[in-house]
Amino acid sequence: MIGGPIDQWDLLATLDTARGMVLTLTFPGLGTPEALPNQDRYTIVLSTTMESAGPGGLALAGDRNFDVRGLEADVNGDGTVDPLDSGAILARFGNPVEMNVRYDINTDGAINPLDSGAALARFGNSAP
Ligand SMILES: [Ca+2]
Ligand SMILES: [Ca+2]
Repeated sequence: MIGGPIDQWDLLATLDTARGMVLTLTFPGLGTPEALPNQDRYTIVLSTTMESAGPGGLALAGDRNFDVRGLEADVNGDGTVDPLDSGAILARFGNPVEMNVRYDINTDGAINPLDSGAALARFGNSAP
């Protein structure tokens, strides 16, 4: 997987217009969990043939490349798992997951010491 394109059959794109043109990408072809492998960076390239919504939609202009980093427990998004991440998780213990989903590292529906422990176990992991 690292260093190569994702096969088109591994990707599922879903457009949710009820939520304001939200495009969700999932990867059912990658196995379980349906997620991009950890500790890597991915570039999503939108086609030049995409158009804006509405009558007479305009061709998509500007930067069409989006970088996405896959790094479990990197809650502050700086590319490294370190004490800053576990501290951010600690500061949210007991907070509702719905508004803080990135801090629920083990995805059990609660933000608690298990999540800071999961971050601790990943200290030193990084992604480009
Ligand atoms: Ca981090
Ligand atoms: Ca949790």
